[in-house]
Amino acid sequence: MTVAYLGLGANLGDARQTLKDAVVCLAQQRTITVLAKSSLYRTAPVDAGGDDYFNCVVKIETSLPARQLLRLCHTVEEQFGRERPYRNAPRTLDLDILLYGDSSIDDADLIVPHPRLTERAFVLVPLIELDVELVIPLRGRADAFLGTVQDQRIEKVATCQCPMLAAQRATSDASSTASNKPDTCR
Ligand code: A4P
Ligand code: MG
Repeated sequence: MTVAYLGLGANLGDARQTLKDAVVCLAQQRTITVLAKSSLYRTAPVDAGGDDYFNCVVKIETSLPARQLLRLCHTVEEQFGRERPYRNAPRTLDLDILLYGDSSIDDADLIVPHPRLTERAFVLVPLIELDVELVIPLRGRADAFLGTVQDQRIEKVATCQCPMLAAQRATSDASSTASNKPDTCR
């Protein structure tokens, strides 16, 4: 069994709902156990156009070798209607392997750790939410790179509309606290 981290992103269709459904889809795979899920984040497109993205990261345990995990990611993307008209095109669902154990892979169709992992707030912030002391193979602690992505807009969004959370948000809005205040309910 290997612990891996998958990055999920979407900015086409009902992206927010798609990410929730995709996490359920991953959890239903026989070969995957979802150990933890980050909050959902709304993020500005990086090196890309289109609408804001929704992004999150899941920590999984899997019996699949890395290449088969990539194949499964592509299958799930296809189930959610992924199309690739051009590089970084808006997408219904993107699933990237961010980390696969402490493996370092550099093949034509699979690079792990994901090559742009440390340049993207939409990956770093949810990763560090899941493991504040995370170490990226060959690159060191993930939080050391946060300073380099601080200009990229990212905001945590509530994934739940329950009355308790709505009341909490109303209170925190009234006292104008920081927008990234953690939600207690997901
Ligand atoms: N590939 C190689 N390594 C991996 C890996 N570790 N995980 C290959 C997944 N795939 C990997 O992937 C292109 C090729 O990368 C595949 O053939 C696969 O074999 P793709 O899914 O078609 O496209 P992609 O994921 O968009 O490509 P890439 O190069 O990973 O793009 P990035 O760098 O991840 O950028 N802005 C915001 N706010 N949120 C986003 O989610 N995403 C991108 C995509 C740009 N800007 C964004 C977001
Ligand atoms: Mg991808």
